[in-house]
Amino acid sequence: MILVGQYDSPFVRRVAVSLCVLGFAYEHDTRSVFGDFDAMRKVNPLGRIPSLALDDGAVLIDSAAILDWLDQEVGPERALVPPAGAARRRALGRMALATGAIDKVGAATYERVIRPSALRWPEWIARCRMQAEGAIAALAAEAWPADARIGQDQITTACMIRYVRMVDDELLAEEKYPALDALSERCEAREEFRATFPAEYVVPRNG
Ligand SMILES: N[C@@H](CCC(=O)N[C@@H](CS)C(=O)NCC(=O)O)C(=O)O
Repeated sequence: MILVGQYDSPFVRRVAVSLCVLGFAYEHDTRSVFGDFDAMRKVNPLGRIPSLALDDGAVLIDSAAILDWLDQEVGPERALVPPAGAARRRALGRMALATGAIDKVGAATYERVIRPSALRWPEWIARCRMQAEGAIAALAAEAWPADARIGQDQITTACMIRYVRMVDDELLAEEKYPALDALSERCEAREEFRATFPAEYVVPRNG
């Protein structure tokens, strides 16, 4: 299978980490969602990343759908999201906060970095950052026991933390949220995270 998208996207990275944790081999197609937009649209009509091209020719799009497929493939014992009950509800809630924070920080970043400076809307940027801050604070108030088996809530939250620290580190300054620092440190020390570490966020800049 082929994973399309670079690891500076936290959505791509959470899929890559999950593939590694679950023991799937994959090739990595690093074409850029901005620089190779036309080629990207041939893989995914939305022109977004990640996509996962399967060996039978099917192409899965959207990280949540890809992760759901991976969990189905490995079955409920090994799945990264608990199959039912309170544990599933809790994991999905945390994942919604983490992906929501990524969406909001991403929206603010596109506005700050990609949109021509004369067209930027500071109130919108402030609103998005405030929404992200709310989600991050809620995640920081959760319990993240060090001995818990790695699950999708931890993977997605750790990918969110690295992403926010690359693009808007004020939102997640070191030591502001010790529980998230500890989670990030534990996850980033793992082989699957080291293998997918994004050194920097790369987007075309305007004005
Ligand atoms: N809900 C989607 C979001 C994917 C997403 O936002 N990808 C970003 C990169 S982090 C992207 O493709 N951005 C380019 C664009 O939307 O034009 C998922 O989970 O896969």
